[in-house]
Amino acid sequence: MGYNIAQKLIKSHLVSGNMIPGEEISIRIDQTLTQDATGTMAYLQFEAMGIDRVKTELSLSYIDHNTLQSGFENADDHRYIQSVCKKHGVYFSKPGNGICHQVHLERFGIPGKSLVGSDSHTPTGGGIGMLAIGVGGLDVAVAMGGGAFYLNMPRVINVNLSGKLQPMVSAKDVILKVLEILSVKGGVGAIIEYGGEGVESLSVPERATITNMGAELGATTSIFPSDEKTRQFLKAQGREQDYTPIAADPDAKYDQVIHIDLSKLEPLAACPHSPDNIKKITDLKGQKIDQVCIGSCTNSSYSDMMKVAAILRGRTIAENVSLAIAPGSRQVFNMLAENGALADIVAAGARVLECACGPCIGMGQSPNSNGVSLRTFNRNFEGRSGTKDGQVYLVSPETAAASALAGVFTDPRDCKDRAVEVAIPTSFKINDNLIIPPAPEGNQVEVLRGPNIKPFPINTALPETIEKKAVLKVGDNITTDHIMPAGAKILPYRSNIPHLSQFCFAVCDEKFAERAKEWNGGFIIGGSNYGQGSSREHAALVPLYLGVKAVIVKSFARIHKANLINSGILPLTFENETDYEKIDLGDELALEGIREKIMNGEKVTLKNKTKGMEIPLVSDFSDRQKALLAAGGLLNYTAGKK
Ligand code: MIC
Ligand code: SF4
Repeated sequence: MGYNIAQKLIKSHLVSGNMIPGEEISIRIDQTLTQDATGTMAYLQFEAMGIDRVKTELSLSYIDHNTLQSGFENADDHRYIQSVCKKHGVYFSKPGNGICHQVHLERFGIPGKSLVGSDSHTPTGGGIGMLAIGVGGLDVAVAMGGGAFYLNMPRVINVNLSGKLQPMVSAKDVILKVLEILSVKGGVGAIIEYGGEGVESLSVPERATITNMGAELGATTSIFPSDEKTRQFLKAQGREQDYTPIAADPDAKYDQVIHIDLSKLEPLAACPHSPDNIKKITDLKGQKIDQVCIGSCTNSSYSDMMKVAAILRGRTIAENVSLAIAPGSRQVFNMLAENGALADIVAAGARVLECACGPCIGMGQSPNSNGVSLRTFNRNFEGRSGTKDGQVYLVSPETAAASALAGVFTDPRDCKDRAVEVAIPTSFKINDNLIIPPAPEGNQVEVLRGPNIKPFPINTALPETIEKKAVLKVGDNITTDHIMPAGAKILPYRSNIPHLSQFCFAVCDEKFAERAKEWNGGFIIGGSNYGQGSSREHAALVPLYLGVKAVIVKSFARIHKANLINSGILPLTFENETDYEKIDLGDELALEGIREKIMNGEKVTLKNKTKGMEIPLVSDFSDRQKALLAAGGLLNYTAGKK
């Protein structure tokens, strides 16, 4: 039987388990990446593991999220990360060098290799045929130490592309279409594999836009074949030697097939406040807008920026619009500066930002009250922009630029005369002088720690019985941005869990942190797709710090569930989803004999003592996960094994 690409790459990295969808497997990891907002924690955890040097083929640390530096905190964290990387064998990409996913794609990604990154958009690497997976920081720390990465064998969904995109219709519109079809939970437990004759019309950066936003489907990862386009891209990056062709076998099987005719697609937008709330631009046309932001790891490539520059050239943005543009990497920035496109962008009235995440994670450029903001980013969760009632629409660079000029939602096909085909340059501008190599011998290097770095919480072993109140009840599709918000005011405290804790769930319930402290922790009750979005393990570590013992929901998003297990918090689901109604805030709940039941794989029942009811729960853990939970998390488990 033939294999699809996902199966081939998993097979070539398989360490344990059978490749049967849903069963736990583990894979060898060739490369790791971290960014600064999750990196401090990942390196603190790596240090706690007591390993001298990383054991991967390549480990990289990027500074791209916390670049605002409105106090000493970020700069101190950067300095800590730089020194800890130098000591332990990790390459360090300095602030200003670009967004991790864009830089990794340009300079380090290799077809066929496995990559884990402490950022949910790590699957951007799938654009060059990598098996690239977003995970929690602790899983990256383990991979840096040479440990395998554990996951449930995903099912594989094939997106079969035919035709070719029309001018002014973009790769972003492809992934928005997939989101419309599958929704933000349609990819959970799956790898999305792109194929079909339409693939060859898409460049590597276009493919990377599509795999990047597979994170919004909840998918384990997304992947494209590695073909002639991949070879050309790598050659232009001076890395032709990294090229290997990768294709699915002709008789490969898939668990589901979706057909998309690229030539029939039209410009789309994801409307507030979910990436799957899709409308056609023609249905929004003419509505007034306030802000446009172009950039982020989804749409900040050289070709994206060149298309934007061609639309803006010789014109001025509308009076009512503020336009911010952040190229994704210093390579892109430099090339735009050299070929004059940057001058066109500036002359049109854009506010040019450094190449970093910036507005995407609420680090500046928050829109005005109730402001309509068109962004080429990947997430539009409520409040993420920093303005609680901000109305964020996710669109293509073409739609963004055309709308910035008109001041209203504009179909970019109305300015077809401005459409340009941007070919991948025969050679990109290569300058890796902001990538600092590790010291050949780490023992001489001193690790520099600032006062913002506080110890991270560690759980205790799972007790026999847990009796606590329902300390929070939330609905469906709760994101990690709800659980542990980011943004300019909060993000600098990613290495300071006690300080962060006061903001936990503040978007949903301002009193949560206070109540959790007063009630000595408790259980969180939630709906379906709980924990979707980012990989931030702070969404588990902060609840752990606040005494949360179990999270009981209708269903979980993959990375968050793994992060809960890694920190020893029980992730349980309702056997009957309607039982969600049987618990109210403040109810006294009990999980009796829970340790034994988890270890023996027995049925778990939740007692609602306030209502006198018994609620059956599902606890489907692998033997390894049971051991982690019993030990009170991955670090305790690893320490216990020494
Ligand atoms: C995001 O886009 O939400 C982030 C910020 O990049 C996160 C990581 C983090 O919270 O630090 C992600 O996507 O994993
Ligand atoms: Fe940065 Fe936004 Fe990409 Fe997250 S989604 S890595 S915040 S640019």
